[in-house]
Amino acid sequence: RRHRGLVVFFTGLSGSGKSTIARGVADSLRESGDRTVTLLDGDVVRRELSKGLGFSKEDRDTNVRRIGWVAAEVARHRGMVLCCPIAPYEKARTTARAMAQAAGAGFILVYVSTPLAVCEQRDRKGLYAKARAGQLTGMTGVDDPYEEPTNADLVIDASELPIDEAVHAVMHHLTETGWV
Ligand code: GGZ
Repeated sequence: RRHRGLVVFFTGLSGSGKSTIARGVADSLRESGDRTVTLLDGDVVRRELSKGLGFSKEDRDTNVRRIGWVAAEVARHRGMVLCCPIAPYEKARTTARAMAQAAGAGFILVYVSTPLAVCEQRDRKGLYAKARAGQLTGMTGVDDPYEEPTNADLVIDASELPIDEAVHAVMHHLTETGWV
């Protein structure tokens, strides 16, 4: 098991803390192990891999499928991959899981369940304010769907845990399940 690749897939609303937690987990994995760690960060993916895609259901599904495919290919070669798209649709998440498993890798779904009200209060990019003002349509959680996972391996509400404890919770899960 130790020698199989692994995809850790974080899903949750914009501003839920997915990227921050994933970055912390990546640092922690790099410190503690001898495995390569690849972080497919949301911003970078949208710039480099999914440039030109928007936020329609079709484009989001394409984006998530690309991420899932790249993650599976890296994991096929025994890498550990962390990715953190919103991934609002259950079916696209299931496809990402299936691609990882078809590549002989493990797949762990982490639902970062920080409530919309908290994400909206933080609003680091001002997107929620724009959506409420009608200057942005199709904002996840406001006027676009987020299908809550019912099959998450781990659920973390970042409004209830400081970041280091959220990172620790993921690391603890990876230790318990024998991945690190
Ligand atoms: C949701 C949007 C939108 C809309 C722009 N809905 O907080 P952020 O800024 O950095 O994270 C969000 C990011 C979402 O891209 P993903 O690739 O993760 O989404 S998906 O998995 O659905 O493909 C947000 C910004 O892009 N953003 N417009 N309408 N988030």
